[in-house]
Amino acid sequence: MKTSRRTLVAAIAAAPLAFGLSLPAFGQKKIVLGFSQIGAESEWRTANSESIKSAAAESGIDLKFSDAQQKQENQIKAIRSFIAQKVDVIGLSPVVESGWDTVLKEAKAAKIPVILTDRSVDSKDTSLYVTFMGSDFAEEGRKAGRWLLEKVKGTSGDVNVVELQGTVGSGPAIDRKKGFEEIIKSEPRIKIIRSQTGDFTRAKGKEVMEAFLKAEGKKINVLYAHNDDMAIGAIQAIEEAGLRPSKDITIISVDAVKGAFEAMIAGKLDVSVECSPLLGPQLMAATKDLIAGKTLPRRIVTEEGIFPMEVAAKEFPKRKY
Ligand code: GZL
Repeated sequence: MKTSRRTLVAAIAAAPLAFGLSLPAFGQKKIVLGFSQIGAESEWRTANSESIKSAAAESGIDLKFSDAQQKQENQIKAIRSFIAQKVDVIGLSPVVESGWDTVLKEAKAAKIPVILTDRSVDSKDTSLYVTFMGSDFAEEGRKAGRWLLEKVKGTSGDVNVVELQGTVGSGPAIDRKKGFEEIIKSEPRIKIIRSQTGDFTRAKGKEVMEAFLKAEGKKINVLYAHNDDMAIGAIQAIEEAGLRPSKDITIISVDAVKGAFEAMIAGKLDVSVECSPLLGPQLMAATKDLIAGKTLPRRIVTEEGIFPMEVAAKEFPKRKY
């Protein structure tokens, strides 16, 4: 049987849809999104990159993805490359809050809208980006603080905290510290006796916790880590020092990635405050809305929970990252 040319073209056009991929209307140009990602420093970041890549494929958006290995200068280079390629929209997860005005002004001059995801910038000129979608990091810090207040209620004695901060100058590190301190100041027994950056990585978290243990030893009652990867590194240091994570040192963390659930189920982590990396679908929807001429809200906040050790086993099978 002879297949007409028209039938053949229709079949080819329909094929991607059979795999759940959407194509622009026949003949319509694909939207091109340039995305500057921070790096691959943590489980959270890996899940975030996966969410963005899979959502772009499902949305039929042509994604140009750049990994900056946690260096701001590489992100700035990537943005300049996107401008030179004349992409339709630029997505940016800024490694630190400051130092973006010059390159964002170049994007504005090239009439390319910028969407901030995950972290924000401290630019005073808010016309330099269209929207910021991501978590409320200060609220995550407050949730961690409230959990600790509850934990120490009805006890007596010092509550000495060591803190593993995220990347210096990053939104999550600044605000998770601020939110935590805002809450714990109501209980004078809770004191942060050491605080240093572990740069959101397991290796650095372990290294800094080793130094904390050497300096403070059994004086440490609590570890507050700005992400699960540093907490997991610190757990290794605590065990190598002959101490028992959770029993000798209460451990509070943020992200609620798979590794955190595994540590809670093993009885080595007390609680993880959720920070969802699954921003891909929201980013693609916002990109399409922008191209369709719709106005985006200036701030899109991700709704999140908190997972104490007691619920980890029940919740783990439902987790998506
Ligand atoms: C938070 C994100 C942070 C995570 C870390 O939105 O920027 O960076 O908490 C990640 O795990 O490295």
